[in-house]
Amino acid sequence: MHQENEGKLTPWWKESVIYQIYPRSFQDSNGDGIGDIPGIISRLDHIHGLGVDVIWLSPFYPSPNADMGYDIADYKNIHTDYGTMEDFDHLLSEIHSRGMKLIIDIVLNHTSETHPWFIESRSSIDNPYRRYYFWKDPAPGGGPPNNWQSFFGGPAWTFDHSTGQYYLHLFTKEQPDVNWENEHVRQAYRDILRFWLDKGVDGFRLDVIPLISKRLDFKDTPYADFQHTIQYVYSNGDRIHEYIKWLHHEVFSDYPVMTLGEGPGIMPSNVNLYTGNDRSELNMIYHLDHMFIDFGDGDKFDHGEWTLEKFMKIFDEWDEALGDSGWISISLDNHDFPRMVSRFGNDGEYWKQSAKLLATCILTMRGTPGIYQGSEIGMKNVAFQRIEDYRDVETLNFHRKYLDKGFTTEEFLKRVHRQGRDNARTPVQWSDAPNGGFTTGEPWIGVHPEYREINAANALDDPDSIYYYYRDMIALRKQNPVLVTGVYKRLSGMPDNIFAYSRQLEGEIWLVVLNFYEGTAQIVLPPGVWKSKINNYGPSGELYRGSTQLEPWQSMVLKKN
Ligand code: ISL
Ligand code: CA
Repeated sequence: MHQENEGKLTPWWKESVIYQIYPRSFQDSNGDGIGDIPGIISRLDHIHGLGVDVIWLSPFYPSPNADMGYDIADYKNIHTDYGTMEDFDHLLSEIHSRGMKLIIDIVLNHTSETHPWFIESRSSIDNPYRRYYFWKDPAPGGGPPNNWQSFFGGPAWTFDHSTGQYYLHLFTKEQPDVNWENEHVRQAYRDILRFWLDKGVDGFRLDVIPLISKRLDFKDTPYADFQHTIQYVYSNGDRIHEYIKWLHHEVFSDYPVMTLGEGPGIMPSNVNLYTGNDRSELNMIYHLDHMFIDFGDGDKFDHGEWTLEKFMKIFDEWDEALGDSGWISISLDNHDFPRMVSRFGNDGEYWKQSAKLLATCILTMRGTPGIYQGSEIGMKNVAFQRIEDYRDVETLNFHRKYLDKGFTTEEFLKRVHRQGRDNARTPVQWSDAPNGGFTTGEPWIGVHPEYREINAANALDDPDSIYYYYRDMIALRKQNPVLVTGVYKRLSGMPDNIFAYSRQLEGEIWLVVLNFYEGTAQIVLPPGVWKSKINNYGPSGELYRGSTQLEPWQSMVLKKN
């Protein structure tokens, strides 16, 4: 393991590649239709075979699943759907024995409404747990204390009849926000985090971490645009850095951990306050700018078009802001967003090529790459025809909202096909067996109808598969530190639809060229002779100079000879 040493050696968490598991949809082992921990254990070789270093496991704690586990009812236990603590310990040791690490997803901003703290809290105004959450009187004229809206539609406040007050929830009403002003809350979380680290987990993915410090005046948001409200009202509160530094001091600094914060509302202008190497806060965050790239002015289902120009600018801007000090993780999909090949690639004719191109993009960026389960076999968005087939609370809430606005279910479904989170939550397609080999029972959410063609078994049989491309691309990154820490610079003067950049380290110059388009393109390489190190259209090793033609969705990584 490398230690950070005045910027000379690269810390392991920068060199790592992360693979995210959403346990409910990964692999069922007992036929109840729900993915589980024994199922994960049975598939570890699939992940290890890619050359991945770190597994990020989405929530597996007891939960009523109002938000699929992001509503935690007991922080120190395992949901019976997923197995037992023994299963978890077994998983951890199987991951470690393969030389990989495990970071677990933890939600410190809210709990489930069924968590014992909240049950106590809502029971009476003078209960000692009242101050674990945010309770407010109705506004002077009645109604919620302010105009805040929840992430999933509707007010961020819910009225509790028995005590006559509202409680705050930035997500569903089943996810009350916890009050970090209360020292007992902080101590409780210290204890919870240490419990898992003492078991041997290697770090945390910290859900919505910049939201834990609230603006205590609870003023109305002045912004019509939800993204601005996140940035300037919900996120980056007055005490946020004090709290994260406290977590670092009380917990993280005592263990060799990876800390990956989810960063809604973190901007290039303040990212280094969270991840700068002189800050003692987090190793890295991931931002959502390119994930929100096609959200329209209304809500996320009111989508606009994304352009490559906008996409590239986001990468440039963040890289520049991070400079030599901060660090981020980079991915193009996760359990909250559409599948990357359907969103940023071409899931029709150029499915394979574009999936490989997107892999090239995330694995050649200056940041710790994140791969979401199934994307390594090119899983696509799904288009269920009935609203009953959807499970995500966000989709179901917005469905009601769109019906109220006068839309039909059919019209709304078109938007869900494009933007819904369940696109990423259909079961992993393992084989052409019924239900894609995910379960022998009835899956909790439908399997993608194309599972007979797109599945992990086919990928392993096909030497030209997306899976093997990921493996080769990861290996290339590992063998060449320039792809990890080398300076990133976008190449100017490229035709439209081409994203091209260089990476430079200690005299080595590399180029990455990505044709984000279903047509050919003519590019002019910078002076010199360039040797291809990987090419999604065939073997590498060829030499290029000057004017070069790129095929539809072609990507190449080139090294200056
Ligand atoms: O999913 C989103 C957009 O549709 C995001 O805005 C998402 O709500 C935001 O990134 C926060 O996500 C995290 O916290 C949520 C949970 O639902 C998500 O699954 C989780 O990744 C509340 O815990
Ligand atoms: Ca199961």
